[in-house]
Amino acid sequence: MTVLIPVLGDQLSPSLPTLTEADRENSVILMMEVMEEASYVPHHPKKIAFIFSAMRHYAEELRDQGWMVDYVPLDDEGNSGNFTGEVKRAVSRHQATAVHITEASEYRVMEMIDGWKQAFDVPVTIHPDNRFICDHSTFDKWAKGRKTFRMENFYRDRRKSTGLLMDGDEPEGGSWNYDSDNRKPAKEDASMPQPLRFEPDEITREVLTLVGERFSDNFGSLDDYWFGATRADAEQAFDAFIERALACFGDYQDAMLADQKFLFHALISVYLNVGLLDPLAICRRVEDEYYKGRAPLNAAEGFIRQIIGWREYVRGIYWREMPGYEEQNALAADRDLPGFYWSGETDMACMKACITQTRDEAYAHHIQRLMVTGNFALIAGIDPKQLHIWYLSVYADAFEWVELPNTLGMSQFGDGGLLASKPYASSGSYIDKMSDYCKNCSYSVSKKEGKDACPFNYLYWDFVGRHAERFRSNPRMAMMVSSYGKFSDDKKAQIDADARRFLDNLD
Ligand code: FAD
Ligand code: DLZ
Ligand code: SF4
Repeated sequence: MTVLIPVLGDQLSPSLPTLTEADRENSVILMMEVMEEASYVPHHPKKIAFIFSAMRHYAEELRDQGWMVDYVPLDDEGNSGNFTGEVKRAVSRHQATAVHITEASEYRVMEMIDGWKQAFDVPVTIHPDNRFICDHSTFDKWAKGRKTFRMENFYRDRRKSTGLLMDGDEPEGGSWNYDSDNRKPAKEDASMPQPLRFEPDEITREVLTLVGERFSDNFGSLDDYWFGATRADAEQAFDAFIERALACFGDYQDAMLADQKFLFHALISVYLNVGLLDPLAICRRVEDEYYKGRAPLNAAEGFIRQIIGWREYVRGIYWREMPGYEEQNALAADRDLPGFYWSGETDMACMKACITQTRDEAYAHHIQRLMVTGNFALIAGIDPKQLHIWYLSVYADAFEWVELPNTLGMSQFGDGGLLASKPYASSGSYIDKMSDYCKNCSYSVSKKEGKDACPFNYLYWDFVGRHAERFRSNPRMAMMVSSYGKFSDDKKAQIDADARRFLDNLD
């Protein structure tokens, strides 16, 4: 009797139920590099390299622990190119009598796995993924009966259920959320932390060669690769964040600087999303830093909120709304994604900085994604599905369960406000306040109209005007709609003319 245990590229955790419940003597772990996964969107080469390298290292670790691992590399002769084909081949190769797999994180792959029950002659058991703090039924119970969801309510429940930063039944420090303390602009400073860089070992070098040969046409550079590949690397990267950046994480969470791509961010989403870090364990560690007086409350609470709040919340919404969530387009935005998202060739200094950084690092922090590239797409009326494909492709941490609700829901208001209470639209003044991009831009952020004016300024008002009816009754937008309503006809015509001129010449 042999049980086949497929482990997918984002399931690289020792706590997987399929492993903890397995009989090691009679199990074969199957790991597969397959072209379908590597090409369902044009992934950034650094993302593919990171996943393949982490998978290959994980397979080595399992072998060292005595597991029998069958690893199918991308260039294996006979590789069928997809999960179903590889599991089928492996069932036959090992004469497996059963397949046990942990549920996939994405709907697309889960549908595929559901089909295995019919496709194979052996029983297929799907185990729940226990690596999240809120399981599907807990989220559904929370969501039941609510017309719109709000992260803050969900987050408070998670604080109570985990006990993180709780003082009995009350939140530590008296408030649940210290976000209002977390909006400071940053100043360039030589002592700013830099990411912990991991020199590629032999396994990673082999992967870099493979990816360089096979995916060189994809957007993104493979140069200067610095991601870690193992659990130990991920823990070291997290330690570095705790030591160098956590104390300032809160204060500068929304800041952007042209010459500092990483600021005080944790740079851990890549590791968390493939299972090399455990979300609850890292939150406990951050809580401990607060109690030991080594991190202020706004930093510790801000970090914990991102993990047990936002990360779990978007996962819950993804699974509740799929399938079909990716088709939602409440604002009927239908403009094609401009070509400069794939080249960085634009005169808008903020967009150029965020896109070229994305090309080079497969990383941009939250405010760059939300308030620069996302904000631009929102106010320019870009088709959210095309934007979703872009975000899913270009970031090393992008998996649909976390990327889609962030892009379509939070950033583009494509779900009509199910996830977010307001559209994250802003004029150039927000970007100017939170960054130094505008200093070196060929547009003037202080100008509101005309060819030299910052496009975010007139596109913002064009957006408010276009959607005035929808947002008039939104408490967080009503003031802006009312301001737009008071503009003279001449001013409105100027906004319209500037927006049309700019949008008609986007590429
Ligand atoms: P930090 O800023 O240091 O935050 C710490 C951790 O909190 C992150 O590692 C992440 O795990 C979690 N986190 C923070 N914000 C969010 C959020 N909104 N949703 C979920 N988790 C969050 N995150 C992804 O992991 N994958 C994605 O594909 C992704 N796509 C995004 C697309 C858009 C349009 C936007 C606006 C945000 C997206 N995010 C995504 C959320 C966020 O931008 C990244 O998690 C973060 O930038 C990762 O960098 P970091 O590890 O340095 O994060
Ligand atoms: C993202 C990705 C890529 C690029 N390649 C693979 C792969 O070859 N093999 C694999 O097991 N996983 C890969 N992944 C991650 C999967 O797409 C991810 O595990 C599923 O999307 C989960 O639903
Ligand atoms: Fe971006 Fe406008 Fe500032 Fe230029 S002026 S960097 S386009 S916000």
